[in-house]
Amino acid sequence: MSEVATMTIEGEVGVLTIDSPPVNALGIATRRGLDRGFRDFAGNPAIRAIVLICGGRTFFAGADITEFGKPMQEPGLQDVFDIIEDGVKPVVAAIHGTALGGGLELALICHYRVAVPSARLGLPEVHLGLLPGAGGTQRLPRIVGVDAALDLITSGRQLSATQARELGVVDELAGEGRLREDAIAFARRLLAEDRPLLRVRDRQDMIEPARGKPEIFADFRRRNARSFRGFKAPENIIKTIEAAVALPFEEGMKREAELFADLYESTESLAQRHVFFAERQTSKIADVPADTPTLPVRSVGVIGAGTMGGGIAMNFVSAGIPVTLVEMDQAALDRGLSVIRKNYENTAKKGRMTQAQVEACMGLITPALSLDSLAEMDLIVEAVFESMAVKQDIFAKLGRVARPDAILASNTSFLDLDAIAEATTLPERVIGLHFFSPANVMRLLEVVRGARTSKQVVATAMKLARQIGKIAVLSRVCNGFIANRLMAPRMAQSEALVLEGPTPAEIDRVIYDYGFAMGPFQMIDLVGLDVIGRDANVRTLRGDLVARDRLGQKKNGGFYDYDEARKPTPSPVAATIIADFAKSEGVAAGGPQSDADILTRLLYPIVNEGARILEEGIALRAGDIDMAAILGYGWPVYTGGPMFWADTVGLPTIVARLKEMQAAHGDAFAPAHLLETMAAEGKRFSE
Ligand code: 3H9
Repeated sequence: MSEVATMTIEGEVGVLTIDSPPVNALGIATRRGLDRGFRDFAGNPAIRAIVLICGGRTFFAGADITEFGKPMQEPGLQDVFDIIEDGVKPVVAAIHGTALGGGLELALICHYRVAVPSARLGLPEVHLGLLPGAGGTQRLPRIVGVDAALDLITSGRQLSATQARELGVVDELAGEGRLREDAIAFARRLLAEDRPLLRVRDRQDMIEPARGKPEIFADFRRRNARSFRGFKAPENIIKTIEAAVALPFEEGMKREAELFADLYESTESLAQRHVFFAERQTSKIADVPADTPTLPVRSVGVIGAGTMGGGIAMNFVSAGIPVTLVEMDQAALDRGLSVIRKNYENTAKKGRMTQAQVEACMGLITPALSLDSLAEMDLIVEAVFESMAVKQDIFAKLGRVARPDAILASNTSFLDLDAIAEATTLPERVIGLHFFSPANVMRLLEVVRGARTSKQVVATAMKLARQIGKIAVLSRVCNGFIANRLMAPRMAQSEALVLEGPTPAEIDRVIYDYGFAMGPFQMIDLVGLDVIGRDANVRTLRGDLVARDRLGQKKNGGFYDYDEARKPTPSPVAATIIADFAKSEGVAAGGPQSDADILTRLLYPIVNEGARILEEGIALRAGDIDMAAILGYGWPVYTGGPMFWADTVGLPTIVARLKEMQAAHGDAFAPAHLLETMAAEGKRFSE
C-alpha cells in the first residue's frame, strides 16, 4: 500500500483514508494511493460500499500546483476518476476542511457526498487563471443549474457546507467531529435501502431549462464585463458551461479539456500561478524561521484617531483584539470613533455583519486622551501625521510609558524608521507597520524591519498580520519602503510626459487599458493634489494647479473637471496650466506618442526601481515586490506584478529601452546594475 493511503474495513464498508500533508493535493503520490485503494476495494468481494476520507487538516485541495508545467506521471487524474465513476460499488466522499478545485471535482465523481458543517467547497481555479479541468464545469451545472454554476466557477467563491447542502452539492451533513462514523453509517444506509449509483454526468434536469437560451450567457457576460476585464479565464469558463448545456457529456468534457489547455499555457495563468506562490512566500524570512518565538498580542494601543489610525484600530477589533485609541483632544477622539462606527454600520447595512457584532467591535475600543493609558499594552501603533519631530517625541514618551517588552510600531509611510527608533531607549522593540489606505480594507501590510528590530518582534508582526487578515511583505528601511518607492516613478513620469503633449486623459487611458482601475491623474484627483507631497520650495505642475485652487475632485477639479456626479471631463483650465508650466520649464511639445511609448515610459522605470529595491536588499525577493504592487496599488494580477511582467517582456528589451529613454530624458532612466546584469546573463526575476 502506498504511504499516503490507509485502508480499513468496517463490515461491508471499505474506508480509504488519504493523508498527504500539508493539504492533500492530488499529486502523484495521492493519485497512486487513490488508484491502488479503489482497485483493491473493487476486487474485494466482502466490500459493498466505499468511503473516501482525508487525514490531516482538509479534504483534497485540488490538483498539485507544483506539478504544473512538468510532464504528468501516470496515473493521471482522469484515470483515477474513471475508476471511481465506472465502479459498481457506491462511493461516498467524506468532506472536512476545504474541498477545492480538483478536490471538489473528485467529490463530484463520487456517487454521494457527506460533509461536516465547518467544511467549505469551491472551484477556485479562476484565481489561478484556469478553469476546473477535471469535469467540474460539466458536473457542477448538472447539480446546481447554470446560473449558480456560472457564478460559482467564475468567482471561485467557496460554499459553506450548509449552502452546499441546500444546492444539492452535498447529500447529507455529518456531525462535527463525527465525519468518519457518520459517513460509514450513510454508506450502510445506501446499502440497506438499495439506493442506486448516482452519476452526476447522467443528470439533465438542472441544465435542461437553459437549453436554447443564449441570452443567459450574454447577460452574464454583460453584467460582469467590468470585473472580468483583462482576465482570460472567465470567458473560457463561460464557454465550458455553454458546452455543458449544448453538448452531450463526453463532448462537453472534450471542450473543457481544450479550453483548459488554452488557459494552462497562457501568460495570464502563469502570472496568476506565480502570484499564488508569491503570496505564500512573503511570510518566509531566512533568518527569522517559522519557529521563532513570538510575543502575545492581547491588547493594542493606537495613537491617532484620524483616517489611518481609525482604520488600523478596526483591523484589531475586527479580529477580537481590544484597542485603546488615543487622541489629543476629545473632539478629535469623538470624530474618530464616529467614523469607525459609521464604517461598521455600513458593513452591517450590506448584510456582512450583524448589529450585535457592530456593538461588540465598538465595545472593544477604549477611548483615551493620554499616552499614559498605553502603559499595559502589548503593541502600540503610532499613526499621527508624517513629521519626524512629532514621531520622535511620541516614541521618546513611549520609551518611558510602555512596558519594556511592548512592541512599538510606527505607521510612517516614508520616514526613516531607524531615526524614530533611536528616540526610544528600546530600538530593538521598534518596527514599522505600514498600512495602506483604507487601512481596514487594503490587504497589504508592509512590515518594516529597522536596523535594530529584534527577530522576535519581526516574527510577531508577521504572525499578527495573518491574524488580522493582511498579507505582510517585509521591507527594510528606505524612503517610501517597497510599494510607495516602487510606484513613485509612475507619477513622476506621468507629470513629465504630460508636459510633452499627451493629455492626462490619454495617459490615464493607457494605464487603465493595461489593467489598473484608474490612471495616475484620476488617482491624484481622487486623493487630492494637496495631499500627495509636493516640494514647497520649487515650482511644480501640481503646485501650479493647487495655487489655482484645483485640489482635485474635492474642489474645482484638478487635472480633470468634474460634474455633480463626479464624472471627469478633460479640463481646458488644467490644459492651460500644463502648457504654461511646460513653457516655463522649456519643455517643447513633441509629436504624438503611441500607447506603447506611453506605457514603457511609465512602467519600465517601475521595473527599474524594483531592481534597485532588490539589489539594496530592501525587499527579500522579487515576488514580494510583485505582491506589494498588486495589493498596495492594484497592479493587475494577471500580469503577475511588475517583476514577473518584466520577465514576460524580456529583461534585455527593458534595459535597451531604458537606455534609449536615458539618452532622451536623463539619468532617471539609467538601468539598475542588477537589471543590466540579469539581462546580460539571461536571468529572470521569477526564477
Ligand atoms: C486544480 O485543481 C485544477 C483542476 O481543476 C484540474 C486539473 C486537470 N497544490 O495556503 P496555505 C501548499 S488547480 C500544491 O498556506 P492554508 C501551499 O503552497 C488547484 N500545493 O494553507 C503551502 O505550501 P508551503 C485548485 C498547495 O491552510 C501549503 O500547501 N485548488 C496547494 O492557509 C499550505 O497552504 C486551489 O486553488 C495545491 N493545490 O490554506 C486551492 N494548495 O507551506 C489552493 C496549497 O510550502 N489552496 N498548497 O508554503 C488553498 O486555497 C489553500 O492552500 C487551502 C489551505 C485553503 C487549501
